[in-house]
Amino acid sequence: MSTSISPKPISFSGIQSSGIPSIGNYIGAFKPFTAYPQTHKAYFCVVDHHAITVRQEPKDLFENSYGVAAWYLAAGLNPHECTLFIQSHVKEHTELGWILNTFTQMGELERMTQFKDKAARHKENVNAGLFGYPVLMAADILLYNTQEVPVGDDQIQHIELARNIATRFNNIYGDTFVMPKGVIPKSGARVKDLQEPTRKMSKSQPGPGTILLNESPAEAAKKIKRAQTDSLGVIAYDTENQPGIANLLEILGGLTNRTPQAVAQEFEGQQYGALKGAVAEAVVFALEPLQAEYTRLMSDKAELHRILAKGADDAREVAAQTVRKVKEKMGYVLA
Ligand code: ATP
Ligand code: LTN
Repeated sequence: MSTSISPKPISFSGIQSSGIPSIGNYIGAFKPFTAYPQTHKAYFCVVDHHAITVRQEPKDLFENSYGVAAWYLAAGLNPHECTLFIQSHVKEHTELGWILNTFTQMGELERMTQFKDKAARHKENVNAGLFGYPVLMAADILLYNTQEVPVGDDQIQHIELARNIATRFNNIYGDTFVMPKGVIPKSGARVKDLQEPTRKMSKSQPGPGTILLNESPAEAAKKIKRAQTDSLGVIAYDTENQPGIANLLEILGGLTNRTPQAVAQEFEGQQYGALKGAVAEAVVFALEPLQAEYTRLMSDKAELHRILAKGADDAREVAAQTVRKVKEKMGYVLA
């Protein structure tokens, strides 16, 4: 019998440094990410090139890029057990992104929901980078021979596109890219706005329906207590007819590692106030230690920078090999 240990599967995910992350990002991304290093060779990226597809103040982009790195760590990632880096520190991302543009059809990009949403919200700046955003994301993923991409469910469409691009390339040049698949958390894959529970909670649309990770826990608890519900008076997981209650169940499930259905069962027959109280308590319980750790990490940017530079060095080694292989197959003269 063979005793060889199979290598860990590879995972990759990214978060844009386009603002202060929300509890949606925490529940749908940062928190589930922390399980990955135990079972995967895990890459986590601060995708600053993606963030600039919407105009950013230079000082905000700078702070938020360190900030997203600090939230990854504060959520519980150990930099010795995974590769944490800033996208723009590994130039192969933009290089492969350029190449993959030529394997992507305009029609495919026109169908992307995130593009349509953002183009509608930023009518004054519907730039080519926003349009090509998913191609750069495909490059992020394909550079590392990624098998699994943990994300919130809004990103599944982009991952499907990455698979199509990879398949097209492989069909022409032979087996080159590994086929990635998206993985969404069992609870909180799409946390909704607390005031408009039919739309995604978004860090780029702050307001009374959004809880950002740097908000005071007391203020966050107030927002939960004021969350929109309905007049049915029944606690059940019904996203269609009770989107506000379903969202609270998702949030509590995400924070306590349970499915929303299991949480609904626990609260069956109780008042909405009881559910809101429990959600508020869970949010405060999560935010307090997270914020303390974030503040500590951000007070030593030199140390953060060292962690990110080491991550970029590790990532670059793999990324450079992939780009070299791609260029060789296509007939580029290598440098
Ligand atoms: P923006 O709001 O600026 O468009 P975003 O928060 O959607 O940005 P990212 O910061 O890149 O975009 O998202 C990082 C991760 O968080 C992705 O995996 C995304 O699917 C997940 N995510 C974002 N919003 C939510 C949400 N409301 N619920 C669950 N997961 C989310
Ligand atoms: N598009 C994602 C962020 C992102 C990403 C990635 C996620 C960029 N590159 C690679 C997973 C893998 C977003 O908007 N949430």
